Amino acid sequence: MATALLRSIPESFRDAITGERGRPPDVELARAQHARYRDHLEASGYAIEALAADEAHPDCVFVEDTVVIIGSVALITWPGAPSRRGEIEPVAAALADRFEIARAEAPATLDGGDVFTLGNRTWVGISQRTNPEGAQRVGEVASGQGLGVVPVPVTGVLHLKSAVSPVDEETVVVTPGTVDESLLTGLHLIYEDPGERHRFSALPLRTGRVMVTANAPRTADQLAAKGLEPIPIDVSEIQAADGGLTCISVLF
Ligand code: CIR
Repeated sequence: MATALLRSIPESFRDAITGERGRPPDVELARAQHARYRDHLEASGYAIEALAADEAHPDCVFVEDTVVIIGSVALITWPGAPSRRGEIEPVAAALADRFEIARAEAPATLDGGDVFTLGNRTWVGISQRTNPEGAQRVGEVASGQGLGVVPVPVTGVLHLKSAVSPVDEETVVVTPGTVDESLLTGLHLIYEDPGERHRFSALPLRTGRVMVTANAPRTADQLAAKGLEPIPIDVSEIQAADGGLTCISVLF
C-alpha cells in the first residue's frame, strides 16, 4: 500500500521561517488545514504515518525537505537552513526498515523541496538551500538508480518545486522567470497564471487526481482544460511559512 509520511505541527510553528513573502502563520488554522490534507490523502488510499511534532523545530511539518526518495534509496538531506538540521533523524529512523539510507553531508546542503523525478530523469534545484555539492550528491544516488540528472539553478523562490510543480508524469506548472526553461526539455509546460504568482503548488496522487492550492483557481483551470482532475485544498497557513502542497508529506 502507498504510504504518506507526515509530521504534526508544533506550537512553535508560529516562529517558522517565513521568507520574503510570508507572515507568521495561525497555528490553529494550520492544524485544521493539515488535518484536511491528511484526510484527503487517506481518502485517496494512502496509509498515513505521522511523526510527532518537535517544539524545538518550528519548521518540522515540512517533512519533504528532510529526505529524497529515489528508487530504493532514502537520501537523508542536510537542510540548507541550519535551524532545520535537527529535523532529519526521526525521519531517517522511520524509513530505515523500508529503504537503503544514504546521506548528504556537509559541505553539501540539500532540501528535498529541490528535487523531483519524472520518468527516467531527476531534476535538482541549485537554490538558496541546495548547493552544487548537494545537487551532486543527488546525482550520485539518482545515477545509481539508473536515472539521468538535470541540475537547475533557481532564482527568486525558495526551492525548485516553488518554481516548477509536477502535476503528472510529464507535465509541470512553471512560475515564469524562475528557471531556465531549456532545462525542462521533454516536459509539457503550463504557466502559472500571472495573477496567481507564487501561489500555485500541486501534489499528484496515485488516484490520478492532483491536489492544487485553492488560491490559484485560474492555474487549476488550465490543468482541467488539459484533462487533469485538480482538487483544490486550502493551505493558506502553510503558504504563509513559504510552503505548499508537496512539502508537508513524503509519498512512497
Ligand atoms: C523553510 O523556510 O524552510 C520553511 N518555512 C518552508 C519550507 C518549505 N518546503 C518546501 O516547500 N519543500
